[in-house]
Amino acid sequence: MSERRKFIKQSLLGSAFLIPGISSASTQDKNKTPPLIGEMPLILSTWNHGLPANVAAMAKLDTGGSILDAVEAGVRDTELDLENLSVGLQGLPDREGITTLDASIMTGDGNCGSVAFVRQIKHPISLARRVMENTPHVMLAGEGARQFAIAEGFPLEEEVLSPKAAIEYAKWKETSQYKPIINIENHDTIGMIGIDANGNMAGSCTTSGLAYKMHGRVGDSPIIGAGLFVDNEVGAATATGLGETIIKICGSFLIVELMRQGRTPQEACEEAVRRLISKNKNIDDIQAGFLAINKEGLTGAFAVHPGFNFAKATVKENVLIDSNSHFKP
Ligand code: SD4
Repeated sequence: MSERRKFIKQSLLGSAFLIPGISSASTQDKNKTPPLIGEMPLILSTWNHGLPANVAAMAKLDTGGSILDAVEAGVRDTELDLENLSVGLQGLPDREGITTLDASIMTGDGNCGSVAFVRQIKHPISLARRVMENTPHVMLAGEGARQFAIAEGFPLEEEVLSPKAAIEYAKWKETSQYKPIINIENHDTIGMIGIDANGNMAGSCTTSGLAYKMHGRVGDSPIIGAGLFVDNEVGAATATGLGETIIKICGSFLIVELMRQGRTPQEACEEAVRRLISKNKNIDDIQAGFLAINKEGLTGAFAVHPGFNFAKATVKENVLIDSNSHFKP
């Protein structure tokens, strides 16, 4: 196996997530060739904060929620994480000092909703779900998204930077010359994809986007097909990293379509990274990573550079895994 797995013991996991009727690997006949099928339900999400987000998602499934409820609940956890400077209202602001958020949500039957460039909303992922469920549209942006949030009863949060974000923004202003930065460290979006025990899939993606971006900039996360794509017939994919490069190759849609043509999730993620690299002369400052699940519950992950990790949860465990990367040191 090319993946280096770090086992993280999660006290909330284990018996709490054992769902009656789902057999565990240990009960399988060890003499038989294991079928080419992963364990389900299964949740994958980007970066370290994927671990607690997966716990929230699995808890939702465990209490009878749908896979859509699970991927919403999972990333809502990250949207409140004060340590995370790339998701939620505590995220780093744009170059004007204003935090603007992007989010999308999608189900395996092709339903989807998203919000972009939205301000003062604590849970943009839930607003994206309302766009999907309560409007005839897929995407609302900016002031229109905020007005829709008010109409739906979402409270507007005070527009102040978190103490951490305020310090970072002040430091950036000293040397930035007001230039948005492109930097491989500038990430931490959460993308989450999941499949339930019946093979239904859903995904979610939420971010404050690139730090110190131009005011009005929207990344890949709310763009269906770029930051997220889900199709029950094939699989699901999500992305993190420099959104402009992900949008240009329709990254998540590309991965799902490659799986439709027969690639494994791993092969599809690797091909998407290859495609992205082929479109960029210099990848030194570009990080992008992809996650994928197919309908058999097999998974894939790949990134441009080392350092991209993700969390994988089943009813038995929740583990942090370092993805492989194109970069060969
Ligand atoms: C964006 N893809 O707005 C997002 C940033 C990101 O982890 O992934 N950060 O471009």
